[in-house]
Amino acid sequence: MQDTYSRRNFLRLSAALLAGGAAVMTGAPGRALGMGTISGRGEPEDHGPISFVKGYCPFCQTRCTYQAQVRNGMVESLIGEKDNRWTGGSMCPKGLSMVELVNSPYRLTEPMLHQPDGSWKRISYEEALQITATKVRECLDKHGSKAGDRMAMTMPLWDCRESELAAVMTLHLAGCVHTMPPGETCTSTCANMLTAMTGTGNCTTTVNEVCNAQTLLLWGANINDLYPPYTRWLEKARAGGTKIIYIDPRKTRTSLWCTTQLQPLPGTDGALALGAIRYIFDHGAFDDAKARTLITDLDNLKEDAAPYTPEKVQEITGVPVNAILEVYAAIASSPRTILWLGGALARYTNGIPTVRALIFLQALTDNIFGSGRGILTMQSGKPGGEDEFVDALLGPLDKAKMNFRRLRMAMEKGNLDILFLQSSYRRYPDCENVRKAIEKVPFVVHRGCFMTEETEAADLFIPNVLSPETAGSGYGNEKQIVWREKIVDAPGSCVPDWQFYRDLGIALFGDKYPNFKDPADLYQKFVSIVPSWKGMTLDRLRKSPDGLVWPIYEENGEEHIGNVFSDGKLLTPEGTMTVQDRVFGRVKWTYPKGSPLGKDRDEKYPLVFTQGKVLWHWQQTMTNFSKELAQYSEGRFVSINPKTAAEYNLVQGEKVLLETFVGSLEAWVDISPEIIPGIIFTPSHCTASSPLEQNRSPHINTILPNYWDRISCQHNGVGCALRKINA
Ligand SMILES: Nc1nc2c(c(=O)[nH]1)N[C@H]1C(S)=C(S)[C@@H](COP(=O)(O)OP(=O)(O)OC[C@H]3O[C@@H](n4cnc5c(=O)[nH]c(N)nc54)[C@H](O)[C@@H]3O)O[C@H]1N2
Ligand SMILES: Nc1nc2c(c(=O)[nH]1)N[C@H]1C(S)=C(S)[C@@H](COP(=O)(O)OP(=O)(O)OC[C@H]3O[C@@H](n4cnc5c(=O)[nH]c(N)nc54)[C@H](O)[C@@H]3O)O[C@H]1N2
Ligand code: SF4
Ligand SMILES: [Mo]
Repeated sequence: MQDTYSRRNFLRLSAALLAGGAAVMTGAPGRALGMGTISGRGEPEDHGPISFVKGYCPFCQTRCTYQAQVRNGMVESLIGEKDNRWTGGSMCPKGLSMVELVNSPYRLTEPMLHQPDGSWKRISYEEALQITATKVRECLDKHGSKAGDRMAMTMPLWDCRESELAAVMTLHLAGCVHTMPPGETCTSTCANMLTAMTGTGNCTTTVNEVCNAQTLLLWGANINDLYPPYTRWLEKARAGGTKIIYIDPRKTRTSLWCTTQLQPLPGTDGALALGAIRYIFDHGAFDDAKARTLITDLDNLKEDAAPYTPEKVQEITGVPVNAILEVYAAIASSPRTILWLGGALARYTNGIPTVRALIFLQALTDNIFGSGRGILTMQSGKPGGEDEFVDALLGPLDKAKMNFRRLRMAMEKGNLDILFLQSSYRRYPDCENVRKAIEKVPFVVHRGCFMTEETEAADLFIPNVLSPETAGSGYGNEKQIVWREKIVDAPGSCVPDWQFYRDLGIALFGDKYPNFKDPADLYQKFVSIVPSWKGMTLDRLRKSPDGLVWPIYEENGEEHIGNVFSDGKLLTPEGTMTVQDRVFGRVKWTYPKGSPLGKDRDEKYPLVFTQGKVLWHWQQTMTNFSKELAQYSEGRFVSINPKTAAEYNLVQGEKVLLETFVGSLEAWVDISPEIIPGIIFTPSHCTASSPLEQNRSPHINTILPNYWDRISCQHNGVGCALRKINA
């Protein structure tokens, strides 16, 4: 089946979804998008009053807002908020699948306790709460002031910011600061380098500014597939004459929107960026005095870039010199350039020098300050204020936070007693061994929505609500805060995280826990305490179709959009950036660890491994359970160039073993000229626990090594092989 389902046919998806959307919007009753039975709620009646409730999608940070059409207590459809200035009212298939997921027959709706024989015992929410409180209390009694280091939580709590706050407050009172953000497996190398070099870890401008740039550099950022509603910004920018340069070893839908694409070998972007820096120096295409006000040791930058002649860059990246020079000339002559850092850059062990080189390139060419200039990232936008709020209420906790690498070691050594598993563990590379580490933790609580590998790994499962089932605030890539009302009731005993962690906080600490009634109550407390939120009142938020851009210091104050450096100064303590960094040293590019292109080459694994997200999936969990999306899923495929196929004697649609030194899994071959030779691409989604065959495959992190740069740990670039099955 799968070979007829070519990747190139996926444009069908848009047409089919449009058709589906139309059916829903005309008010077709019941499961207009094709689900069979609906668990626990009975069939909706054909007629009944329709109401519309505001909400936002919990998945990616495009953070689309919508009006949910509700009838008889059920969500019938989500209609993108037409006045949303960022999305223009569009949404993508993942977001729309929430209608199906909320009503999914696969949902787990009751707490369950794992029994010694592996079976599950159904228990009540009150019992689940008591069991958790007892375990935390035992840990506190036994370990006193050290107890906080024997507990941890993997985040996020997708449903709303108030859930995250409620949980952080409970942990804080238990003396625990160990929360693992998803960022550690995401784009945090970009966020951290931006913080170190510019003083802000978020995008330094807003997406509308791409229309004011002469050049937009999409550096590994697959906007059209992964932020579909932002396609309109590329379209607008192009119509206004912005040149869009896309850097990706693979052609994607984003390629359709760019003016030029370079397809470098994976993990070689740092060399390409350093080559650009050298070119700018060689051609004097910069303002020396200005550059020196930004970069304290400009001569070090020149020195670090010196080895990267166009010929050297060709040798490393595989891109022909003339194509490289064309892009360098465009960068050198562009008066206004916006750089969009893709997540791929953070997914090689050389992510730090790569991202640093790119930020220095923007600084050298005077593209940090002003309109049409700046740096955008993926999954950014987290506003400040959380620590301020928690510290103000509970007093500061003077403790260093573990990262996941240290947490994994603590679990392996038996030094962790309680894990609140709020995410997938499959998100971490080498996830089989992560699972083994988790097995050593005596008490693991998982809050999820479906029967997944995490549920299986837990001692106690307490079901979560899905986003339409609770009110609360969220944030998006533009640092916009959005508000959702509660749209429908949750089924069974599902409770939102804010409720569970508040109840746990009160059970453990009584009056010490800053009680709140609901997310609106907590939001209002937050706004009244944190100065940068003062103008972001709930009232304003409720009235806005797309939220409010943080920060607003004054009541009724104006939003500031566009470049964040409004007075032309970096937000670092010194107002400058430095090449010779105290922690990261000079900008020294090397091949990523395990890459077959560099010194780690192993003849057994000669191909370069790359992966990425695909349009019809969200991360590890939810969308694996959507039948609507599964129709478009191509399952575990592996894209290769026709030359690679010929070399390994592989044909379209054939099953192969995709192998790294960690392990192997089956995949079907998709031969495509759109990917460069010598590399493979496979979707990062699909998992063993999916009830839908199209999505079922061991998770990709079962075959990826536990390699990290110093900041983020999601893996690309290692050597891999394709082996014929039964050969
Ligand atoms: N459909 C969908 N959309 C999503 C998500 C999702 O799960 N599903 N997740 C959201 C999240 S959490 C994130 S962090 C973002 C991620 O957004 P991106 O960072 O854009 O996503 P990826 O798919 O991880 O990687 C993007 C591209 O990098 C390319 N690539 C691989 N190696 C290299 C390389 O060495 N150099 C360069 N220049 N490019 C390379 C891949 O071919 C891929 O097309 O997407 C968000 N949007
Ligand atoms: N190999 C590989 N690994 C990757 C990636 C990759 O591309 N390749 N991507 C990485 C990236 S960029 C990221 S961001 C991480 C993400 O990885 P995770 O953070 O694990 O993301 P999710 O799969 O969304 O799981 C989050 C949890 O939230 C729960 N949940 C979902 N919706 C709701 C809700 O509305 N309310 C509540 N309360 N809970 C909810 C889900 O059931 C699940 O338990 O994975 C990383 N890992
Ligand atoms: S683009 Fe992102 S926020 Fe918008 S509907 Fe899709 S997943 Fe949700
Ligand atoms: Mo991410």
